[in-house]
Amino acid sequence: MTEVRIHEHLVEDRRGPVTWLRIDREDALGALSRSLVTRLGSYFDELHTDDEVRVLVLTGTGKGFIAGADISEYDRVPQAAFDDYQRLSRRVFTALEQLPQFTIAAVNGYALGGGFEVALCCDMILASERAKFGLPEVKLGLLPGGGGTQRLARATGIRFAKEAVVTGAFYSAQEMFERRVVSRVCVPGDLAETARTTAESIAGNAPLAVREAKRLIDQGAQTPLDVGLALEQQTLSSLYATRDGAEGIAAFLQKREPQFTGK
Ligand code: CO8
Repeated sequence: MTEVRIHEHLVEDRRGPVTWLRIDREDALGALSRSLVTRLGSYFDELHTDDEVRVLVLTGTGKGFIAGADISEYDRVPQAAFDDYQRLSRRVFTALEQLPQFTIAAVNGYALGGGFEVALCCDMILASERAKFGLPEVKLGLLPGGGGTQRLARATGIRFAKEAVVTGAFYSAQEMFERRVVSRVCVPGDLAETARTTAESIAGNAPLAVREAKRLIDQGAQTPLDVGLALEQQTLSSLYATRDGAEGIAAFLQKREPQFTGK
């Protein structure tokens, strides 16, 4: 375990092919200052081309995952500065969503506003029983600006998204599980271990196959079925031609563990 502080409020821990990124701002429940969002953006840009990392686990500290934008930075700032923060958040959240690596949000506590939006940009959400999810921006006279109105509606259907956005209510991990936003709910002490075993099992599979599966499913959600099916065929065919495709089949037949190289 080698933790490296890459920002005042961000700690990276590289464990072989799995990288953990922890928001370390317990006193403000992980609130996203402009400086923190900017560093997340440069981090995601660097990670995009890092083939060593196969799975990213994003988590928080204490009772906060991310309690949204840092509200203290937005008291009567000029309109241009406010708009600029929104643009920055949108770009950074989309960069997270578009990472080629598989991403897991291990939600330990409050995931509110921008924090819920960050989780919605991850491929999988695991949650502690203590987690709380919500988009409370209407209580500030605002709206979600990091994709909340769009990604929650796509994840849960428009009726629940409208309810969540117009009430600003907080929802339990169990309710988010029932709405298929959260994949697994854990007792608080088990969250890190569940995230670790999940991440390692994904990282142990053929890297190209995992990447292509993520890309295909994301792309397929935005294309007609026949186009998605054609893409699936093409991608499978090209995976069969890779060294890892041959290795996976050979290892099965020889009753041994495959040695995948990502080629
Ligand atoms: N920004 C800055 N500081 C925060 C935030 C935040 N989002 N959330 C909590 N904190 C701080 C508190 O001010 C407090 O600091 P201090 O100890 O110095 O007073 C500390 O964290 C602990 O918080 P509480 O004492 O409030 O803890 P509680 O357990 O009583 O309550 C809550 C926890 C319910 C999570 C409560 O803190 C809360 O409601 N937080 C705000 C949540 C929220 O509204 N988030 C959405 C923000 S808006 C957004 O994300 C979308 C972007 C919109 C544009 C940007 C403009 C703001």
